[in-house]
Amino acid sequence: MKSQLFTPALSAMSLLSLVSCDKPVQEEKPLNILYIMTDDHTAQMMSCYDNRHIETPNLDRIANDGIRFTNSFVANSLSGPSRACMLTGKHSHANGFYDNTTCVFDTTQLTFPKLLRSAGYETAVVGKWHLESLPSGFDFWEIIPGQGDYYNPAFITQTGDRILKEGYLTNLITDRSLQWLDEERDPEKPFCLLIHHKAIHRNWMADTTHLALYEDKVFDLPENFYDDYANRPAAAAQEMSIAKDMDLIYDLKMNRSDKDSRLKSLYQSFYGRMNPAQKAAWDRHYDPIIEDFYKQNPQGKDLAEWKYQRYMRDYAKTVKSLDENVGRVLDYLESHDLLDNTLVVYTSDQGFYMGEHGWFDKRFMYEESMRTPLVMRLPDRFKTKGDIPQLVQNIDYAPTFLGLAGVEIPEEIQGISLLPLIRGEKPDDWRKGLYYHFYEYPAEHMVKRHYGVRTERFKLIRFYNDIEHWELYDLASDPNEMKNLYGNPEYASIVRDLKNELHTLQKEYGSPELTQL
Ligand code: SGN
Ligand code: CA
Repeated sequence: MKSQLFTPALSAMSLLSLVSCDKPVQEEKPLNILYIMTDDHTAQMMSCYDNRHIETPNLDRIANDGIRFTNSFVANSLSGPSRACMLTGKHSHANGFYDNTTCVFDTTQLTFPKLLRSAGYETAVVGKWHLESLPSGFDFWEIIPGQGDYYNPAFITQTGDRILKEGYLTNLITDRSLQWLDEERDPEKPFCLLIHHKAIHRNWMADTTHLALYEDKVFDLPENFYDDYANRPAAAAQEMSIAKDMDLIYDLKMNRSDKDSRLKSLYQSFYGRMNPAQKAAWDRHYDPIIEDFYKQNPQGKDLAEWKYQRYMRDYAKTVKSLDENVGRVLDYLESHDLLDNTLVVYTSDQGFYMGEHGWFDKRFMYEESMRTPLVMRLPDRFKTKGDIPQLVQNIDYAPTFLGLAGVEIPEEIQGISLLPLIRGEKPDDWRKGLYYHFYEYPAEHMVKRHYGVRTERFKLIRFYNDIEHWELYDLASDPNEMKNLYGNPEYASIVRDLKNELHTLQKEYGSPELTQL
């Protein structure tokens, strides 16, 4: 399955030098890779996947001109781990980066940027990195420290300096990326540029220019907003509920001097970064909402639904500037004749809950957070368009990019190149199950450790550590994963098959855990 499509990246040039001048040879130029990864951007908030809530015309441009993966997933729904899976093409236990809180990325291991660079590509990353150690394998990098700041953020430069920039982070990351593309890269070489946004990460602080958007919109409540978590003790134990855990001041900006909350000081430190003009625009927008909120003083379900609406609005505004900035990048490629020769990828480090099960955040192997959006605009030589339904995972990106560049895919890579799908093929032997493993517990949001397998129709999950609990979902009849069927005798043979599949995947990936059969 690890097929190669093209001759190694730069061999086209050496080939050309062997042929005589009177016989022109149409050699294919090496392809560029432009990878845009956002943070916590979920498919429910991207109109090419789901048009219930908002419009994202620039992201839709990528999908409409290219392909949309309709079954795209991560291996471990958390930022650092997802980034490590993406860079190495390996599951967390194999790349060593299990969680955001205890791990440092081992930069001596193989990553696709390192391999592309040795093959003659110019490689660069701008924006969120979140792997504790500094980037390696890049000709150019400029990253934000940790989670970074939306307003007037710090960047760490390649010389090790910390510099402050004035402005809104999503714009600044795009500015720096375009500057590298336009002025700094070697135009003789193919490039691989990774643009990693902080947006739309918590606490969803929009650009002042977008604050007025969506204020009149009333978002539909998900049908399982008031989930009772029956027969799902790990789901009941989480701390990511909009009603219980979402902070009125930090998350929803209801800051007033006579009010307090658990995360008030964190909010104040973010607000404190703004310059006077930004603060004035911010206050002009939020002050009347704050006054009205404390006057109305909603309680119970009214409060939960008020919080949901505010959350949706702030998230949607933050997506808006992201969408516009993706548009700037597409326009740049188009006006510089680069679109035809560049693979443009848009994805996120994982999905997110927009009120489903009553939640925000991610982590669980349930659909909204195990999924991640994945759309691609293909170079001209590929004619494929539309939807790709096969099961794909973020460990597949590394072998895909290597395959696209004609670089040999090392044996240790666990993902599968998506090139056959990109070429429009329908391989019979495509994977039938995806392995997932979440480790960060005990930790913020208190999502218990779990692993499992997802097939086209079913999902089997084992929660472990301070709990021993299995769940089974039939995604065809219960897409919202409300009905745990584990233990139901009618599904005994399905559980047996799924445990076999899980065992096989764990063995294939060299996982230290092996499900008992
Ligand atoms: C921060 C957030 C969490 C979030 C993690 C991980 N808390 O700690 O809500 O789950 O990041 O997110 S906050 O109070 O600092 O906003 S991740 O996408 O980076 O993995
Ligand atoms: Ca994230």
